[in-house]
Amino acid sequence: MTAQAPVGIIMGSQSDWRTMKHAAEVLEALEIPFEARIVSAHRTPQRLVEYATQARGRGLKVIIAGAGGAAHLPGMTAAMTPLPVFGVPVQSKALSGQDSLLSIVQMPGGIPVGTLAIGEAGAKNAGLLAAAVLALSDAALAGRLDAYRAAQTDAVGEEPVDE
Ligand code: RP5
Repeated sequence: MTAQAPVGIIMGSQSDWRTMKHAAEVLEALEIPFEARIVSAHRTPQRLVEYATQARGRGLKVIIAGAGGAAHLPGMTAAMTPLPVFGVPVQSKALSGQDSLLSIVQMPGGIPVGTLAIGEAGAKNAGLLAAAVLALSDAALAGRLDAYRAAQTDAVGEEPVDE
């Protein structure tokens, strides 16, 4: 039997994957196993209930949830699991993701969702936050995360160049 991946990436639609794959790419770069699933709060509510209520028992440690528009997925997930949930507002067509952002960030006190920026940057940072959580109890991962950040620092030139 293969070990349960510690990170679950869930998203409301196939159309969210082009955004959420940026979280997956970070996890891959840091050698963190993950699973990715389409779980819609609106279209597959029963799948959401099963995923969220079973997450901790299956061995997941962190959930990254991305959704757009009336983005209930991260909040509903957080309501049904004690695991840390990081919400990624997917950029919507109608309101450029401001609807997604406000839907995710404005959780009432008591059920937190760690909300990231709209779109690709948010997905990438959700991956990095998940890594930071896991690194608290994984020294090897902490070293890889340090190296990732050092490489990012080294890549910044001192003077601008014409592109
Ligand atoms: C949300 O509606 C999804 O998270 C997605 O961002 C948005 C649009 O979904 P599709 O109509 O592309 O399936 O539930």
